[in-house]
Amino acid sequence: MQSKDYIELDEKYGAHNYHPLPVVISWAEGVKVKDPEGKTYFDFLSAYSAVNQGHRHPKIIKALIDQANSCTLTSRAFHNDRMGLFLKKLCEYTGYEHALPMNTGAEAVETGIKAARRWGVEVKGVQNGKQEIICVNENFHGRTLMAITMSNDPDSLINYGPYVPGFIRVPYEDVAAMEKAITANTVAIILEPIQGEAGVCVPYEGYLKAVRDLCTKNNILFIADEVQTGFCRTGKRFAWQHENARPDIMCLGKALGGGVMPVSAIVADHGVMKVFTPGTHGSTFGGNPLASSVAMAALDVLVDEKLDEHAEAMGKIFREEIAKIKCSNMVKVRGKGLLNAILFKDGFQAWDVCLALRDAGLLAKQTHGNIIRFAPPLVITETELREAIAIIARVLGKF
Ligand code: IF1
Repeated sequence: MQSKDYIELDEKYGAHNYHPLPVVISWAEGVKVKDPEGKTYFDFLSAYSAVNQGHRHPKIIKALIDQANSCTLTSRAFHNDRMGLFLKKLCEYTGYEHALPMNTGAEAVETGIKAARRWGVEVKGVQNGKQEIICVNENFHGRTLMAITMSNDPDSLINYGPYVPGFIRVPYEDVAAMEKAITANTVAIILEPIQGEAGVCVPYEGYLKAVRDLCTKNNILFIADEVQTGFCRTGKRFAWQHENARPDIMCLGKALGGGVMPVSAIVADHGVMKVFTPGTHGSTFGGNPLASSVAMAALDVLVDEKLDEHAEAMGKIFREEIAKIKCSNMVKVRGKGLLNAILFKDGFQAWDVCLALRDAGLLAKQTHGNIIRFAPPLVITETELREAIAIIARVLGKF
């Protein structure tokens, strides 16, 4: 079978809830992927930052195979001999007292919101059913009903009502509006430290710290959705560390699974995590031995290969070199670490650039029509990065 046959199958049997770039990937290693015809591409999406450690990192694949040969799933009805070790490693890596494992990013967000609502009643003293949570415009927190309720993207929301009550949305980067939205029933503020889907929007310096202080002053939990920005992507372990704005709850996912399987979690200190009691939250697959082993290896790779420092250094080169490119439709390049985007003029069809990049051997995806996100695996070497930049320069030169 050829690429066009696989695409036809997706079209015929799949729900049409995506509009993918017409390319089929059948092999991957490190920063490269191949299609069934044997053409090689740089992967500059990294499965939306779920492949920070590179495709099929040997240490992660070894952990997967070794664990698959002993025990894969127990449920939480019994203990297993992997989960505790994984949670210990995750707590030490993040600097929090407790972790609660789930599977997908959206579930981590749900878990964080549930924790905050319950904390609001049991610790802060808000009446159950009255809890309010503040979110920001242009956020992306996943596809569950609660997550889309927070969204103001018409496509995400279309005809899915009724939505979940208890959310108030304020403009991004507007601390005054946030402060105004706070009531006695506010239990949490949730945001992405850098907005991914919105087009890699890096807030002004001091914003995260101001939100952190606002939360502290008003006895409100600060929830950081680090599903996309976490695990070294932005040049630090977590993006809140750029401003030392430590959240009360961090929602984690994507790269925690090392590009191999879905693994997510929230982390928090005892004062928050103590609200969970037996039977009040859970997941069949959360904390399973296979996921725990894979996630431990995924964390080890981030530390052993110093991927935070490396992403920081490579990101500097990327933005510097891209800014030099002569392209009359390009407005600017922005980002942190290896989470970057090129912004084009309003109305410009970035999709056409993505097709041209594909033909030139580099895969990236546009967002909002005129923005392209560039987020290679963090294991990319400087030589590979410069090779990829040359491809981007060559293609952008034609637009
Ligand atoms: C899709 C976007 C990225 C996330 C943040 C939670 C989740 C995500 C900050 C949910 C997921 C994914 C979802 C994926 C595309 C991708 C995405 F373009 F849609 F917005 F990365 F930028 N919080 N983001 O970014 O995690 O449940 O998916 O594991 O196709 O919907 P999930």
